[in-house]
Amino acid sequence: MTIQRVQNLNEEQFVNDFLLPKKPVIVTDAMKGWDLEKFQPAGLREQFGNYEVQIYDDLFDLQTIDTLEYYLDENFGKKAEGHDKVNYIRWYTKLKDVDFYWADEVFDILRSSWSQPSFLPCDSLVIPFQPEGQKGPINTTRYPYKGLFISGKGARTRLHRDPFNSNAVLFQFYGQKKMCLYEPSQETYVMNGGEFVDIENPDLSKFSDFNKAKCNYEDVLMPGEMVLFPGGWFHDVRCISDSISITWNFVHKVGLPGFYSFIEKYPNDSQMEIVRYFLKNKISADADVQEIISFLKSSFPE
Ligand SMILES: O=C(O)CCC(=O)C(=O)O
Ligand SMILES: [Fe+2]
Repeated sequence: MTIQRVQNLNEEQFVNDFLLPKKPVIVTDAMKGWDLEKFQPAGLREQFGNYEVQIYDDLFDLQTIDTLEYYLDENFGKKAEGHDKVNYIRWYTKLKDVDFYWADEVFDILRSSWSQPSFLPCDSLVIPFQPEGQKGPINTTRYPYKGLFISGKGARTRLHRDPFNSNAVLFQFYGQKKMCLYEPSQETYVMNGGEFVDIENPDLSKFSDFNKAKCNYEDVLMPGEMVLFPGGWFHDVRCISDSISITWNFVHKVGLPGFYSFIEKYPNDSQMEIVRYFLKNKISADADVQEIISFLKSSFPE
């Protein structure tokens, strides 16, 4: 099945019809008025070609650090078909207290080239926690953390679900991405002990029930479109051409019950580091899950 495509959405419809029921959606007019040129390969190369970037494999393992220019020369404009092992730039704004090649400066420079679509909630985001005085449209603030995704044809993000039951939105500037989505209840078919099946090459000795799994939605994200991957949904994304996108993750207050149960179930998940980072100054650095929950319950009473 393909994903429902909508336009002229308002925030209430977005929250009630998609976020709350966890229903994937593609919004075809989400990038109206954005300066798309700035996000084309030539535009990015001109402005940021000499910046160092993190280059990953098809899950989230860091392979190397090199310049954006180097990556584009190696991976863009290649004709090869079935070009299987194409690495991927996932360039995030700061989400942990470590020195890294974060994208904050890049997003600062690009902030006037795009804007927050009016249907996307801004004040009611829980994670990243938005301190008073630092709330604002997503293109102008550090909240939520954002990623600029740059990938040559054939690059892939293998099946995964996003951290701590967060929702993700993905905006496509350039190229096309083929997406397969599996609903959260298929966890037992597509996961085994924290590992995700490779849907294109499943190891049936590890994922013995994978033949019961069913891709609920399959679609291609086109330039100018945004997709919502609701929290808990598994998604696999294959770049069927060279591609440039931005993405960010958030927990909205309607997703708090799901967030609480997820972090109670996986208190030692490595991604809890991001939650703690974005609650810094509100909770102690080593706060346990119960402290996180009680802080959020007092900030967002039911
Ligand atoms: O675009 C991709 O390669 C993956 C996107 C994704 O997983 C996300 O936005 O959560
Ligand atoms: Fe994701």
